[in-house]
Amino acid sequence: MMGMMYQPELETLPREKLRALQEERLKRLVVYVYERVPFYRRLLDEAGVDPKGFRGLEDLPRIPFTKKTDLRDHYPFGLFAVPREEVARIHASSGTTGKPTVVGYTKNDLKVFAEVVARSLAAAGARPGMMLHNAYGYGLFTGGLGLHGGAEALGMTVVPVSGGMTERQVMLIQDFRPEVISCTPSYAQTLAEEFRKRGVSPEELSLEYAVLGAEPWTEAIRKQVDEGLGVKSTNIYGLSEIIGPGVSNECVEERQGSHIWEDHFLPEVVDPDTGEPLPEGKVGVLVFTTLTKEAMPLLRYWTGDLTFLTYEACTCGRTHVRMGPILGRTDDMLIIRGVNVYPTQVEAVLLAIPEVEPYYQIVVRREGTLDEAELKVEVSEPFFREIGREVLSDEVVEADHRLHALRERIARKIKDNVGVTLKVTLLPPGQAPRSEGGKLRRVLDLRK
Ligand code: ADP
Ligand code: K
Ligand code: ZN
Repeated sequence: MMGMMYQPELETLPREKLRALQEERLKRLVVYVYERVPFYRRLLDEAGVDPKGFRGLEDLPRIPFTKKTDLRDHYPFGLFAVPREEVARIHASSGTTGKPTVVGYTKNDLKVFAEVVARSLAAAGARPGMMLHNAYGYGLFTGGLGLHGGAEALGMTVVPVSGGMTERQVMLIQDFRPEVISCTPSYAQTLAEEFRKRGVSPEELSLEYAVLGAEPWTEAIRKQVDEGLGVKSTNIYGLSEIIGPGVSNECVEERQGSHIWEDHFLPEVVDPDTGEPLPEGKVGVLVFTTLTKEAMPLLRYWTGDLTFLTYEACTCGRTHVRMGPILGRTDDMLIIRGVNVYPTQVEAVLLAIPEVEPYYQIVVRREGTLDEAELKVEVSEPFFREIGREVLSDEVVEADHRLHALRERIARKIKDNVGVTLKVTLLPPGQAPRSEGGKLRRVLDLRK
C-alpha cells in the first residue's frame, strides 16, 4: 500500500527531471553566492571556477568543500547572503570551540524547512489531524522548532513539550493520546522504560509512529522502542548548517534508508582522505550543497557524517535517493543525548577556571538507555595544596565545601556553555591521562 505524501509530484519526480531541476538550481546558486558572499567569491576565484561558465553537476567536484571551521571563521553572520534585516530566524548548534555555529533563515527558507519536515513526518506515517508529541528541545537547537513548523504545515495538532521532565511527558502522553512522537532515540527508550515501570503496556498507549533522530542509533534500539511504545519508528536526519532535521527521513513502508529531499539538498559521498566522490553504496563522508537556501546557502558542506547512498527504486514510490544510517564521524564530535559536544568546547570552559588545569578526560557510557558522561579533570597544584588532602574521593569532595563548590561550578559552566550535563570528577594534579607520544585519547566513548 502506498502511504500519503506531502508533496507527491516532487517526491516522485522521475530521476531525469529531478536531475534537470538540480542542474538548473545549482547553476543559479553558484552565481548567487559568488555575487553575495565574499567568502565564496574568493573560494571560487581561487579554485578557478567561473560562475558564468559553470556547467552544473559535472563541474561540482571542482568546487572545494566548505567546513565547520569556515562557519567559525565567519562567526556570527559572515556567511549570510542576505542583509540581516531579511533574516527571519537564527538557530545555532555546537561549534568546535566555545562559539556556536550560527545559521540563518529567510521567510522562504523557513517555508522550505516546514515543507521538508512535513514530507518527513508524512513519510514516517503521520497524517493531517494526528497529534504530535514533540519532545525535541526548543530553543537555538533546530530540533524543537523544526519539527514544530513541519507538523503545523502538515496539519497536525502539535504539543510543544520540549525535552526533559519525564514524569510530565508520561502523563501528557496518557492524557492527550497523541498518535506520533518525535524525540531522540535514547529519549524514546527512556520513555518506553518509564511506561514499563508503571505497568502501562504498549497496547494501552495511543502512539503509532515515532520520528527519531539527532544522534546515531541502531536496529537494536529500533526494536526496543517499537516494542516498548507500540510504534513504528523511522529515522529523521539533518543538521543545522543545511537546514535542521528533515534533510532526510525513512519511509515507514520500507524503513531501509532515509530519503534525502534532493530537490533542496544535493548529496554526495566522498572519500574521507582524498575528497574524491565515491560511487553508490560506498561508505564515505556525506557532503551537501543547499540548492534553494537564501539566507545561508552552502556549497559542498562537509558534514563529517559517514554513510552511503543508494539510488535503488523504493517501493514507497518516492524517487529521492536514500542514505544509510550514520556509521560514524570523521571528527571528534560527540553526541550526548542528541547534543553535539566537542572536547575543545569543554576545554575552553576549563581554561577559564583557575582552580583546574586543562588536563581532562571525557568518558561516555550508556547507563540503561541514557548516555552518561563523566568529566575527569585535574585541580591545580596551588589549589590542591590549599585544600591539603591526599585524595579527592567522592566522600572527600562531599565533605569539603570548597571542593564541592568547585565541582558544582564546573558542572554549571559546562551546562551553560556546552548545553550538556556532565558528572564532574576532580583528580589530584598529574592524574589525568597524558599523551605518551601518540594522540592523546581525551575522549573514551564506551557506548559501542
Ligand atoms: P540536529 O538538530 O539535527 O541534531 P545539529 O546541527 O545539532 O542538528 O547536529 C547535526 C549532527 O547530528 C549531524 O551532523 C549528525 O552527526 C547528528 N545527527 C542528526 N540526525 C542524526 C541521525 N538521524 N542519525 C545519526 N546522527 C544524526
Ligand atoms: K545533534
Ligand atoms: Zn521509500
